[in-house]
Amino acid sequence: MHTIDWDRFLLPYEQAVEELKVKFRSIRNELKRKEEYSPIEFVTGRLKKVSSILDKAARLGIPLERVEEVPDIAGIRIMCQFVDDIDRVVQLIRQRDGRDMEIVEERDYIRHQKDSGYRSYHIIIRYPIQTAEGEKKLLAEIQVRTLAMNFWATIEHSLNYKYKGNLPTQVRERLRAAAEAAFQLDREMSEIREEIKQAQRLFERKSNLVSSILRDLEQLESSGQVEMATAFQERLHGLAGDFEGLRQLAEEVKEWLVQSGTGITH
Ligand code: 0O2
Ligand code: 0O2
Repeated sequence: MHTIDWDRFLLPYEQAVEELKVKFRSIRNELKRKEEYSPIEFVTGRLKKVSSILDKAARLGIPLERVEEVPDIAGIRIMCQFVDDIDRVVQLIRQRDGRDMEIVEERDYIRHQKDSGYRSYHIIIRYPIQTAEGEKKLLAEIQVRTLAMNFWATIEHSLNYKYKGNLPTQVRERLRAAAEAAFQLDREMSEIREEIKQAQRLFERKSNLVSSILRDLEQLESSGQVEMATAFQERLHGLAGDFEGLRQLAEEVKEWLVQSGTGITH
């Protein structure tokens, strides 16, 4: 009988999940810092449970000696706000094909929704991991979906788990209706997308301005100009998110820093 030391077997997969989470979260953080819209809302990752790996291997007809052929032992999920963002994320992943990952397969369950009502874009990748024993290439699955698709899939998954895959007809029908509602929600949201994006950009710009002012005030304070820093701080509190006021204050603080020769500005 083929036995597997699962802790040891899963170690590089755990590393793959951690690395991929960092990589996709960094894309989001970089775009946010540049005040650009990010098609990635948030990223989660998980290692498949051993019992689920065994079930899936049996379902796919994969013998235990080749259990590494199960494609989603390492799984990453990328959530997007809008359906259009999914294509942008898929493009981002394709740009990395042949660089830090190889695309093995793509499955478009958005244009080809499953009978259950499930929608998501799946990409199976082969991902190299550097281990103490050298490089290992592992399969990992990336699922890209909107928040509405994720909400539906999460509920459906837990109901399926509860009913062990045998959903009563009535529940199944209701889930199909809920999938249709999620689809309509995505459509509605896409229509007001431009408005939402503008509001979010303004919020990012405001929060970057406030951070920059606070950094400059810290510099003022540490150079001994406590009174001036306090006066600016009071003005900042009075502004309550007024964008023009914040912009002006940021300029004045910078000018003061330069004129008083208080060193580096940002
Ligand atoms: P933030 O800024 O707190 O949102 P880790 O690797 O430890 O950071 P872990 O333990 O792997 O994260 O957890 P998981 O479940 O993979 O991912 C958690 C991340 O997803 C957290 O973000 C959550 O905030 C975010 N998340 C989960 N559900 C939702 C949701 O419904 N909406 C939003 N917007 N975010 C969600 P971070 O990275 O900790 O950052
Ligand atoms: P878990 O617990 O998420 O890891 P096939 O047999 O060809 O139809 P296969 O090989 O399972 O499908 O691959 P597919 O269809 O690309 O699905 C892989 C994963 O997508 C699943 O993993 C689920 O995470 C998700 N998924 C697919 N269909 C559905 C669905 O109808 N509902 C929900 N909620 N999720 C779905 P696992 O191994 O099933 O489960």
